[in-house]
Amino acid sequence: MKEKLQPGKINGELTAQGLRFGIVVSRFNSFITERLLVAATDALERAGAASKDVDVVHVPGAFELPLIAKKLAATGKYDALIAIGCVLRGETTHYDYVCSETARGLQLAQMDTGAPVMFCVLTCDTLEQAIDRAGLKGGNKGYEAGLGAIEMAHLSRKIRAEKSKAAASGRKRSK
Ligand code: INI
Repeated sequence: MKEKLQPGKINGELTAQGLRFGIVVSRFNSFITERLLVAATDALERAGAASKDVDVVHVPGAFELPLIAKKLAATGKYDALIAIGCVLRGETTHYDYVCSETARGLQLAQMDTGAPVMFCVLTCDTLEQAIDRAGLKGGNKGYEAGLGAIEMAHLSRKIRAEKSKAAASGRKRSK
């Protein structure tokens, strides 16, 4: 009988010891973003991250998150970044521009630099929805982002190591 396929697995562990993180936080709606920040750092701390390995940078609003996330990622100092913001719908279309450009910019930041950037930006119709996601009914998205950052940091390191191994064995083969 044909053997069942058993693919090799690359897992991202949930220990943060020795990993470096950058957190960018928007001051706009700080009542929410500071709660997300506390939960994100709590997740990193509980997983073993050291204070010296976590930097926090504040920016004016969500729209400014991508530029600073990209600049931090480009330093090469961090294994993963977390971008924290909260955009609340108002009476005009401003909300739509801020949401779409923030999401697009953060995706570009990680794709351009190769450093994982967690999207911890709440986009809510009401303050109540945001509060629910910053420590009440909906849990805390900051904590989830912290765990996600740890997993992505490990995955990135492992895949980088696989790439180096593959390059080394390729060099040997061609000799
Ligand atoms: N920034 C936010 O982070 N959340 C919001 O809800 C928000 N609203 O609604 O206007 C917001 N606007 C500011 C924006 O992010 C920029 O800081 C500003 O436009 C200057 O570039």
